[in-house]
Amino acid sequence: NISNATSIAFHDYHPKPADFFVEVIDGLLHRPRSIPPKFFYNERGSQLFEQITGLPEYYLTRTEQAILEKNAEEIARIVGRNCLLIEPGSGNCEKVRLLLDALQPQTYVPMDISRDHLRKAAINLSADYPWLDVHASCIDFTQPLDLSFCPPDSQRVAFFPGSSIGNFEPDSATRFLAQVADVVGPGGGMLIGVDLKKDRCILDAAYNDTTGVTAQFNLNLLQRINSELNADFDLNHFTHHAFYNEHKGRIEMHLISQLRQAVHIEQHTIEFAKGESIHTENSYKYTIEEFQALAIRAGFVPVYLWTDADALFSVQYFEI
Ligand code: AVI
Repeated sequence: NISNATSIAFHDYHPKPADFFVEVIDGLLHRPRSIPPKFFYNERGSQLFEQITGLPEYYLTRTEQAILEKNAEEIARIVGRNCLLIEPGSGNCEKVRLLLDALQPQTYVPMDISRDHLRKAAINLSADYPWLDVHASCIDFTQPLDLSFCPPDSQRVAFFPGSSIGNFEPDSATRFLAQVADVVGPGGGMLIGVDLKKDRCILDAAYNDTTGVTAQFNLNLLQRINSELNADFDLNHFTHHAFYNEHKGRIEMHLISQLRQAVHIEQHTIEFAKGESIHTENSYKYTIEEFQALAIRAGFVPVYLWTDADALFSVQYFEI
């Protein structure tokens, strides 16, 4: 499992895969109906998300990238060099590249539940940064993490970019950050990308792109249920609906049944009324103060933050 001259350490904690069938049936039988957004990311879904990140309306990815690029040196000064950098849900390990030259971490621990992607991404990264000690960990972040393979005395810093924290409900976001706090420990830090509250027109447009990629991304959930769970959703009879819920401070994504219809999934029949929704995602937006308050509840202290000139997005640094 080591390619070319590149070697990484690979730690497999054997995370238990989610039960797609059980979670989908559970979500569809409860009112309001819902499907957890983690199921967006099969192969097709990940490709569509990749396309979303390049859309003109979807400012999040490029704005965060610009913030990291522009401020890498200052981030490194404030975070400190030679740390042990941990990235939960590291995916393709692309974003961390923007920081590595400036930050010069001693060790990088990408963590993901998707074993093969993690291995490939870690090997590719290691080929480009041969000086970096890479310890890929296949783990569900809620499992206890044993970092005994790492130098014990280095400062631990978690990197959680992309405003993925926005897809957690605020209470679970707090619980998740408390776990991060536990992993990095006293003296540890967290560098996190957080999308900010702004004019609702900008938010609505980011989740309703004119080319319909976000609609395809949303509808791909039904396609995935059809092919993996032997269901008969008619994709022409559901439409993508996304809007900013000002009261809750979140973008909501739904799939709306265009007519009264019955859908079959294995032995289950689900009856949809015309106009009935399946709630597929929330993407919470925070003011800087709101997010700091959330992180404080999780045990962190705000240290520094960076935004773009239009205050669309923030990269925030906290310590314990
Ligand atoms: C991954 N996550 C931060 C994206 C978001 O903006 O909430 C997922 C997404 N949903 C629709 N477009 C992008």
